[in-house]
Amino acid sequence: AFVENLLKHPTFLNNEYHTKFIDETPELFQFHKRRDRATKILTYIADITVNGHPETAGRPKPPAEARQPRPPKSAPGALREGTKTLLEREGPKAVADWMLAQQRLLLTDTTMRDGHQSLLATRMRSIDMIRVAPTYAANLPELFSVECWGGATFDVAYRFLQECPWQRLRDLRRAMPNLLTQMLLRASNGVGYTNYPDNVVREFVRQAAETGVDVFRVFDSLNWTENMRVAMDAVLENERICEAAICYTGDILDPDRAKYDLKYYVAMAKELEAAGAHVLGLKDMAGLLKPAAARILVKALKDELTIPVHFHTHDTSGIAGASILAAADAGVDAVDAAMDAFSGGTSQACLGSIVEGLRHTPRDTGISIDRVREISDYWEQVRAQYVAFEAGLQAPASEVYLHEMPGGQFTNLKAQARSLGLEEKWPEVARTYADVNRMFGDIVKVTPSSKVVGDMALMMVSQGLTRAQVEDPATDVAFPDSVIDMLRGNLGQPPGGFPPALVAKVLKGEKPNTERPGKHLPPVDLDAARADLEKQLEGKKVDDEDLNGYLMYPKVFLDYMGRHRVYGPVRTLPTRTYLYGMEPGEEITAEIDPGKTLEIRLQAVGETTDDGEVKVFFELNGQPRVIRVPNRL
Ligand code: BTN
Ligand code: 3PY
Ligand code: ZN
Repeated sequence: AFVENLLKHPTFLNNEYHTKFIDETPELFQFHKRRDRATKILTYIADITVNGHPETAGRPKPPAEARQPRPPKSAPGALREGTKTLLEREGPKAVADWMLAQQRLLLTDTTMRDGHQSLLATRMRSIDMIRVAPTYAANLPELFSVECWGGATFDVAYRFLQECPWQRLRDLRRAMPNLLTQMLLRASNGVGYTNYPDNVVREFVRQAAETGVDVFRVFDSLNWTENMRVAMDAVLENERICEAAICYTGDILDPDRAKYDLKYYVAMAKELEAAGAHVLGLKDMAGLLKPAAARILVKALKDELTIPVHFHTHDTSGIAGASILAAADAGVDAVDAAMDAFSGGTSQACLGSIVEGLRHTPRDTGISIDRVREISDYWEQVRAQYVAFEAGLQAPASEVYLHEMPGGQFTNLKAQARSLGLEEKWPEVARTYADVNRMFGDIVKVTPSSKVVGDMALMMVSQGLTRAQVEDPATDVAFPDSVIDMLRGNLGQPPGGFPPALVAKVLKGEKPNTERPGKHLPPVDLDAARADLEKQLEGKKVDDEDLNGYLMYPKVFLDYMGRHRVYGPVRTLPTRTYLYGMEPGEEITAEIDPGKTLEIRLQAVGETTDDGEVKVFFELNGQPRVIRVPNRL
C-alpha cells in the first residue's frame, strides 16, 4: 500500500518526484510502517535499476569490467602495535613526545577523507573504506594516523550517500584498533558552515571522541585562535590528541603579502601551543607553501615550539612532493599523503612516492612499499566505481597561486561556474576570486570562509561587476547572504578585522559583532532538542549520535531519516549497485546486520504497464520476490 500511495500521488505522476517529497508527505507512511529491511533494500535497487540514481544521470559510467573492488590480504598473525596502542596506554602527551623522538618521517594517510573530498566530491561510501580498514591495521601499523572523518564527509554521508557518518566512524574504529583515527574539525563551525553554540561544539567533540576519533585537527577559517578554544578545550577534556592548526595563505617570501609573514605564523603557532595543543598542524589547504618557504617556516616552527609539527598540503600545482621533502629536511615530524590512486591534483601528494623518496635516508619512513602498492591497487578499483563524480584537473594548475582556492573547493567552484553558464569565463572567475580576497582584506580561505569568497566571485562575474564597482558607495550591490553573514562577524574576525568601508556598505550601517560569535549564541537545550526530534520522528528513540547529527544539520538529518524509513540500510549495498542498480542475472550480497546477509539476484525487469509501473523480479535468498516501482523516465 505504501508503494501504491506513493505511485498514485500526483507528484509522482507529474514526474516531479524527489526524495524531499517523501520527507514532506507524511501520509505516505500510514501503511506498512514495518516493511522489512530486505523489502526496503529491494525497493531501492528496483528504483535505481529502473530510473537510475539522480546523482549519476548524464554522467560517465564505470565500465562493465569494473566489478566490486577486492581488498588485499592482511599480513598473518596478531596485529602489531601502532600509535593507537600508545594513546590508550599512555595518553595524548605521550604520543606527542613519541612523535618528537622519531627520526623517521611519520605519515598520515588521507585517502578516506581529504583524498576523496578533493577528487571525488566527497562521495566515497563507507563500505569501500570499511572493507580495506582491516588491511590497514594489519599491513601498515607504521602509519601515524588514518584521516577518515570530518570535514565535508559528515554532511555528504547523510545528504548524498544515504548513510550515517557515526556508523562509518564506529566501524572504522573497530576495524583498525591499533591505528589512530583522525578527523578534521572546523573549530566552532563543527563540521558545518556556520558557528554553533559552545555547548553544541562541546557535545559534538565528546560524541566524536566516544564513537572513535583519536586525533582532532582543529582549525578556524579565519585563523582566529580565540574561536578555536572551545573546540580545543573539549578535545583536551576528552583526553584525545589535540592537533591545532594554523592555516597557511599568501607567501611568507613575498614582501607584498606581508600580512601573513613568518612572524605571523610563528606567533599564531605559539598561541596554539600555549592553548594546550599537543601537536601543531600546518594546514596548507590550497597547496601554497612552496618548497623554499616550507623549509624556512618548518625550521622556524621547530625552533620556536616544543610540540611536534604535522604538515598538510595539496598537490594542486604539482609541487607538493617537493614542499614535503623540504619540510622533512627542515625537521617536520609528520606529513599527510594519499594512496597513489587518490593522490595528486587537488588531493594530497602521493604517499608511496614520499615513502620511496625518503628510502635509505635519515628520514626513511620504514613503510613497506609493497604493502602500500597492494592497498593502492584496491583504491584504484574503488576510484573506478565513482567515475560519475570525477571532476578533477587534467593537469597541474599553477593557477592556484593566483586564486588560492582550497583543494576541496577548486573543482567544486568550477562545476558551479559551469552550471551558471560561466564555464568560458573561468579565468575571470579565478581572477575575481583573488580580487574578492583582497577586497575582504586578504583573508584565510578555507571552509567556510572560502565559500563566502566563492559566492561573491560568482555573483560578480555573473553580473559583470568589478571590485571597484562593488566598493563604490554609489553603486547598489545585492550582496550574497553568506557575505552579509560573514561581515556581520558571524564567522569571527580575521587578523586586522574586515575593511570598515566594505563592512559599512554591506551592512548598510548596521553594527557588526567583532566578539567571538559563540559568546552571543545561547546554549541549545539538549534535552528539549532531543524531545523535539523524537516528536518529529513520531516517537522513535533518538540516541546521542543522531542528536548530534541533527544539531549540526537539522534539515539534512531529517531528510536522511525520511529516506531511511523508505529504503532501509542501503549503505550495505556494493557501490555499483547503490549508484546504478543491477543487471538481469546479476547477483550480489549485502550484510544488512552483523551476520545477516542477503543474497540478492535480479531475475528480470518487466515492461512498463499502462499505469506507469514496472515489476522488478528478484530472488532473495533463493525465494522469488516482485517489487513494483514507478517508471519515471
Ligand atoms: C539522494 O541522493 O537523494 C539519496 C539517495 C536516495 C535517492 C533515491 S534514488 C531513487 C529515488 N529517486 C530520487 O530522486 N531519490 C530516490
Ligand atoms: C574542510 O573543512 O572540509 C577542509 O577540507 C578544509 O581544508
Ligand atoms: Zn586539505
